[in-house]
Amino acid sequence: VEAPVSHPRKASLDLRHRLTDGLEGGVVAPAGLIAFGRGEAFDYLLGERTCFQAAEAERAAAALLLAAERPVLSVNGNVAAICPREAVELASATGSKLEVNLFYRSPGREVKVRDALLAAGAKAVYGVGVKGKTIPGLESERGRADEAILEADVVLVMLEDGDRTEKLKGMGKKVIAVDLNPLSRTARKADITIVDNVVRALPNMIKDAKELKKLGKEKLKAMVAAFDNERNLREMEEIIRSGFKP
Ligand code: PTJ
Repeated sequence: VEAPVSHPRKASLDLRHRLTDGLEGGVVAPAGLIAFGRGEAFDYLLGERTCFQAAEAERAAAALLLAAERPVLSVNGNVAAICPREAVELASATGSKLEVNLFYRSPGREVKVRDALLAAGAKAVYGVGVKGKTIPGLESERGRADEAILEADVVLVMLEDGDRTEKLKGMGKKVIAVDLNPLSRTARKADITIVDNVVRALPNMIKDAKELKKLGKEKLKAMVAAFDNERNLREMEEIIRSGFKP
């Protein structure tokens, strides 16, 4: 489905249609539409733009992925439907693996999400058909993990709330979250929280990673150490609470 070019909300409608097409194709879970709608509300309050603070978090996150030894991007149905190419490109720009991780997991959906990533150019995708390997203490289907996430030192999680971030951190990993809700449990627990729409965050991070690639690991780590996630989150919350003024 495509909205007419003259529609004032064309970009927003086209994005919604990627979700509904994803639902029809079995990539997106029905609850993924609700999750997306919550994100839209926060994005509206942010003026549907990348704030300075979010751009800072994106740059620090790109630095952390580049400085990591075994970085992984965790992909769910919503991300596979709305920005699969960008997820694949960020993985390649940062040397990260891609792993499917679903809350509403079924063998059919795992394969569909993997195939969306393969169609977007991924060479390898982890997390399909995994048996017996789990994140300790996480009882939901999100707890099922493949070797990419289990062995990772840095994990990027996008568009999810819940207890996985805490458990990943309990395993000694650094977590980067993309979440338009600065109050979510995931946003609060992550090491770097990007309060931005994933469709803007990923392209920004790809650009950042390409620029930062020439820096050595020590400089990248210093950039990460200089980033203050608590302050960043507080400022993002203030921007939302104070109301967007065009
Ligand atoms: O594909 P599955 O089976 O893993 O299912 C995905 C669900 C629906 C379970 C997953 O999206 C989810 O956990 O949803 P939640 O718990 O509602 O959390 C989603 C978070 O992402 C909310 O805080 C939203 O505000 C935020 N969000 C939604 N859309 C976007 C977003 N953040 C950034 N960009 C968006 N486009």
